[in-house]
Amino acid sequence: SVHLLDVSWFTESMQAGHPVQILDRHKLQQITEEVVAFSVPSYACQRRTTLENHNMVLTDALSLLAENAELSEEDGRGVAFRRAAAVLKCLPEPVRSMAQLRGLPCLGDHSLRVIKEILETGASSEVESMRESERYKALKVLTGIFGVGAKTADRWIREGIQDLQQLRDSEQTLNRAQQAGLEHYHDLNQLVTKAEADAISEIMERTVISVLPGAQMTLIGGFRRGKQTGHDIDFLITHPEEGREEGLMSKVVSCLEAQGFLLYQKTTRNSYLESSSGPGRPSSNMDRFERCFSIFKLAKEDKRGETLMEDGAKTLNGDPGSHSPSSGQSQASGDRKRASEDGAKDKPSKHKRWRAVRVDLVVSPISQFAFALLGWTGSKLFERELRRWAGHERSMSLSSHALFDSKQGRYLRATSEEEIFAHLGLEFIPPSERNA
Ligand code: DCT
Ligand code: MG
Repeated sequence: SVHLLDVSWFTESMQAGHPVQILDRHKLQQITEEVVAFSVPSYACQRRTTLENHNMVLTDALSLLAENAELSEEDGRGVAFRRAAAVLKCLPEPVRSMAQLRGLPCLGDHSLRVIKEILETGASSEVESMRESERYKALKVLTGIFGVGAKTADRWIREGIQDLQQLRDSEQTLNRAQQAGLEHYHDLNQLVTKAEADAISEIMERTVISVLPGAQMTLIGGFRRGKQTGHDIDFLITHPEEGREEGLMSKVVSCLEAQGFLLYQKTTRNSYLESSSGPGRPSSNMDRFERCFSIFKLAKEDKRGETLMEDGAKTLNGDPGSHSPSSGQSQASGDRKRASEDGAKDKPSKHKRWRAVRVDLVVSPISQFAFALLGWTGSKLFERELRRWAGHERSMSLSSHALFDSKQGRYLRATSEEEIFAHLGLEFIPPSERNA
């Protein structure tokens, strides 16, 4: 008699056509229940994905493959791995056997191979060797500098630069963002906590209301989805009266600068215009808002809960120390300087009473607010899938500004996220379930 304890042995034997003699009816029932295949809809925006992930080992491995593909500018492969990881993220329990995955969408051969190896051995040799590869490590370190993307990192690596010290020792010219990124490297690579997000929210809220009473500010990005940490903090600002938000960004930024809160900022202007023929194909979905990328100087709290900032945070012209706030000019060549001039300022210091935090601000007119809110809440994959659903399944074009119905040849208005999901023919998914 064979005692059945091992589910994968059972399913593999079945798949291989080996005769399996079942002697224990109760056990059989348990086993057949356990190998019941999962079933999920194919677009991430049709699924509820909370932060509770029962397949972290698998999704971490696939996310790493996705990241490596993105860093190598193979975006198609990157998306494929992101989609595979997202499918596993929404499963109600840990995957125990390959048989359970049959019929699931978005799992290509490569992803299945990786999953199988992890289920069998506990790890993926491909992922482990990639994690240890010099190229991956160098890409990670260099793109960890704010303002440095995959292209720049790749160019530097080809020129023999693998780490920060080699970058500083080199003759590379850095733009203003990269200079700030190098200077605050350590801080910007520490995760931002919810408590820090709340502290900055308070400062932002006060500032926004002081420059425009009645203006409204919303925490967006990962923190709106309920995450407890993030790589930055994202805010969306609007005013209930259309048009009152015009010029708001520069006032908010000046006010923050006057209080010494900004270590760096770069503002881009809103260039969005509707046309009767519908939205043209934008070069990017992200660049048409009045938007500010900034590095915020957040005072650390001491043990008594008092706010500490050793220098300059309350002076009118900002921090007089080494971290001069930027003046908001564009990245002109005059802003460029050598990497070596930045020295080693990113080193963590016990005595430093503040930390640098990446903060993104977006200003939207109230007529576009629901689209902006939906578009900036994420996750990135959820957004991508919403746009794919709109285009492929509904012949609509969704952006962070508007929804255009190509069949009807008109824009569909919405004042809430719920209305946009309804226009798209999708069940409403709340932010906390958009963690695909
Ligand atoms: N976004 C997007 N497509 C991009 C970049 C961003 O749709 N290429 C949207 C979705 C999330 C939001 O903007 C904010 O972006 P991030 O801050 O990069 O993402 P996040 O989910 O907030 O992640 P983190 O918690 O790490 O900041
Ligand atoms: Mg974010």
